Amino acid sequence: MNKLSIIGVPMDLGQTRRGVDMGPSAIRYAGVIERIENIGYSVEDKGNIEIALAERVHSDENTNLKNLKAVADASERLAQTVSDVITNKRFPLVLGGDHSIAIGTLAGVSRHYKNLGVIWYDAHGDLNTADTSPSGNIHGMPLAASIGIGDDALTRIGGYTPKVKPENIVIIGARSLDEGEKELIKEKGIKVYTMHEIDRMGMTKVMEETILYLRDKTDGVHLSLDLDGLDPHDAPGVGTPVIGGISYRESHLAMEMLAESQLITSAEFVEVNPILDERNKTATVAVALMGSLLGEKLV
Ligand code: 6HN
Ligand code: MN
Ligand code: MN
Ligand code: MN
Repeated sequence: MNKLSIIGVPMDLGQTRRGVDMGPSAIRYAGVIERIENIGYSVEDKGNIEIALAERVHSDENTNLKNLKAVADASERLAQTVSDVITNKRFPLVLGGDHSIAIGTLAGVSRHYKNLGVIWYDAHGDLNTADTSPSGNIHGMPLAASIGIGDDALTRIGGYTPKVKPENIVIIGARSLDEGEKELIKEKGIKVYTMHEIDRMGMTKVMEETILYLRDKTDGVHLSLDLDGLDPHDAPGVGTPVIGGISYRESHLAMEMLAESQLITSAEFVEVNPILDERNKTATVAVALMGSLLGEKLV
C-alpha cells in the first residue's frame, strides 16, 4: 500500500497578508485525509510545524528581508520533518502556508535525490533576492534560494546548497515576473511555460513536454503548486492574485497527466488564504487537485 504523510506549515511570515497561516486548517477542513484515503493510501497526519507568531516576530534592521530569522528557523524544522518522512518511505504532502515554506520542503526533499526535478506551478517566478525583490517578502524568493542564490540564511538550510539545478526546473503558469527574475531565468536557462505558451500550445502539450524534459535527467520530481497559478476566478483565496491564470479544468488535467507519468515523488500546495477566500473554495480546489495528482479515478 502506498503511504503518505501530511505536514501542515501555518506560515505567514514570508509575506504581509494575514490569514495564510490558516491554510493547513482550511485544507484539512476540505477533507484532504478522507480524499486521499479513498484513493487507497495509508495517510498519516503529522500535524503542523511550529511557526513563530507574527505579532511576536521583530524584523532584523540589517536586512530588507522580512522576518528572515523566523522563516529560516521554521525552514530547518520543516526540512527535518520532510526528510524523516522520506526516510520512512512515505510520500510527503506539505500544506501551506505561504510559498516561503518551499525553502524548507526542498531542503528536506533534495538530500534524498542526486538530481531532483522541480515543477513550479505559479503565477510568479519566486526567483527574487534581497537585491531584486520589490517587497522584501521571502515568499517571492524560495526558487532563487533553492538554486543557491540569495541570503546564506535561506540558501544554506539543511547545511547544504544548492538544492536544485536550474536545468531541472520547469515553471508553469507564469504571468507576473519582476525584471531581476526575467534576467535570472535567461541567465540560468530555466524552462518556463508562461500563460502565453499554455494558451498557444494547450495544457496537454505543455505537460507532455514537461514530463519528457524531466523524465530522463531526474531521479525524483517535486511539485510546488502555488494556488495563485490558477485564475483568481477558480482560486480567489490567495494573497497575490493575478488575472489571466490557469483554469481549474486545465489544472485538473495537468495533475492527472502527472499521476499517469508516475514522476512526482513529493508535493506541496501553498498560499491558500481562508480570510480572502469564498466559502473555502480555494482549499476545496486544492484538495481536488491533490486527488487528481495522487491518482484519483472517475470510474
Ligand atoms: N508567491 N514577485 C513578487 C514579490 O514580492 O517578490 C510577488 C511574489 C509572490 C510570491 O505568490 O508565492
Ligand atoms: Mn509562489
Ligand atoms: Mn504566486
Ligand atoms: Mn479529468
